[in-house]
Amino acid sequence: MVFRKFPGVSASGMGLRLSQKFVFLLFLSGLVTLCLGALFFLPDSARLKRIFLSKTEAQPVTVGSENDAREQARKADAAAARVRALSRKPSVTHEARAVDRPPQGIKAQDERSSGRTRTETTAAQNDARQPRDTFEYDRFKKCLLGSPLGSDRGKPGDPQTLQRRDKVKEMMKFAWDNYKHYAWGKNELRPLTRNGHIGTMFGGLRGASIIDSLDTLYIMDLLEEYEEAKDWVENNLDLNSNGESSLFEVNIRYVGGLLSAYYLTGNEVFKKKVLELGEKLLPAFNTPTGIPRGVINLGSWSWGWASAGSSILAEFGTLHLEFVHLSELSNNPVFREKVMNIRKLLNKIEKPHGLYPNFLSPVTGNWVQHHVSLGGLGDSFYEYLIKSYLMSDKTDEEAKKMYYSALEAIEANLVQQSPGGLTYLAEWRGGILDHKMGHLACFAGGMLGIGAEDGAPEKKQRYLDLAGEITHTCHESYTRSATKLGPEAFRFDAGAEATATRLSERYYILRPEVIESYMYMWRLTHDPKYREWGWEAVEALEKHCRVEGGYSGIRDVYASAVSHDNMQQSFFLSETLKYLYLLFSDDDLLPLQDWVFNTEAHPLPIIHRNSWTP
Ligand code: DMJ
Repeated sequence: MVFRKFPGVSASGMGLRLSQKFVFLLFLSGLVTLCLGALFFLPDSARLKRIFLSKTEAQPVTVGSENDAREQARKADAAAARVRALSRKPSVTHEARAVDRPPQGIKAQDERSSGRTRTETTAAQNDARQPRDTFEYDRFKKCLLGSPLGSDRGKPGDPQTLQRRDKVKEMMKFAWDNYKHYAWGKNELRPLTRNGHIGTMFGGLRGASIIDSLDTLYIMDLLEEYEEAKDWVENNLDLNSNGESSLFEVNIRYVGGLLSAYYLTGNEVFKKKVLELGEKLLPAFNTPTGIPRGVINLGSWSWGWASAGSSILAEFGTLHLEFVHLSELSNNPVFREKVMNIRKLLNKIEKPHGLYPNFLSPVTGNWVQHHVSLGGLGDSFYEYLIKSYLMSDKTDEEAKKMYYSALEAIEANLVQQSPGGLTYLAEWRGGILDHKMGHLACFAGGMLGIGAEDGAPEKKQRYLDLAGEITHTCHESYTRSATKLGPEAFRFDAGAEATATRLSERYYILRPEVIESYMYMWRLTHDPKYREWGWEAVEALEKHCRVEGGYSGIRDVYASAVSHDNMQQSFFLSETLKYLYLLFSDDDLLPLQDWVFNTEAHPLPIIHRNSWTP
């Protein structure tokens, strides 16, 4: 048709016959399909997206990305991914969480191009029926078995422990003051270049370090700083921001942080904000299976969800605690229904050897590949099973059953002993073991510990012992380095015993998991070694991670002349320092019979059902 527009020139005059035109058109449409298809190979997680976004895309919102540990990890992982792609041998690293992209469903593309989502977004917003404000804060407070802050804010009797706790408080104040000074309102602080970092994980949301710090500041009695944070939430936290954010990260940091702040302080501003945010997350669940997509756009102008792809176990499996509390606070069942639906699907689907693989298609509801790990991609799914049971005041029998059956499968398939006698949790790839453990997997010491008591009678002691053994192994990964900080992943093969064997796995980005396990094990056993190990970590952090402008991760834990990554992660404020502070406090500060910590260490109250509801 186009050719006819040129007077005197016919199609045949251009030298193309009908069959050639057809072939040409076929080629063109194939090319367009290929380009569009490539879009859908983008992973469905903001964590994954970081890896694949080009520098030019990431740069406008990323300050000084060259020194960023995440950026380093991204590069290393991207390179590793290329090598793996060549050797066709899949493997996953942690923070980067998705170098192994599973194949993406074609149906997801159909769904995206069908234009269904805008209607679904509106439907979901309507679904979040107007909250009926029936939650009574005073009544809730009376139902707690103890005061959240204990009799004297958990002040320890013994002078050395008190001194250590004061030191941790000083660290928090130092980290906060520097964030305030150089990066206020941004997501994280870059302590070397002394500026702010926004990143891509939270879309247009800002102030991640502020939200993550609220409860830590409050429990540490840093009340002036807490007030600054609260005022920022009240006046500056904008929830209508455009941009793709990770549902998981927004949930654990923003929803978790705001929920905790509300339950601890009773300030209505946190409740209002968190319910508003919760409603904005609902469109992510509009998939054929109800398994949420990993990425969502909170902006009202745009699609409810963003890219398509597989959903990650540790992402869609780490919503339960927060969503149950959103329903409690709003008296709106929709949040609970969404997470119960995830659970229903997980219960129905067949599990290889009783294990839960890390990738699931939100379109078909099938596993996409058989990689199982208690490190990145899988970790907090297991944590949320036992914590759902505990948070329900031990009434959620289904969560209990799922947790202990998963644990049986983990014991049978993943728990290993090294030649040197260290117990570790290997990763499983379709039946083949990868003898490595990620720093992220070190949370499992604490998880096994808090779950021990409710195990089968003959298993209780075994689980507590296993918790101690895993925590010991993770401590070994620290003591075997020059800095006394642990690497991102450590291995038990080719003669290695709890040490990193790859350059790309030697970094430490201020992660909390090892200290988290010390804290739980201290509470459960009161063995003084856990406080000693925590103190070793404080000394190492002070020596190697503290710089003039805050705290920074390091690139190689085995090098005594450290190289800093220029990033003070928000989880350092919400988790690492909070767990250290709790480790040196009496047990009545946030007592475990009243509180469970979400995976970002934000305390959420146990729902003492008989007394809580009016
Ligand atoms: C935190 O954001 C959370 O603990 C999450 O579950 C995984 N890792 C980081 C800290 O390492």
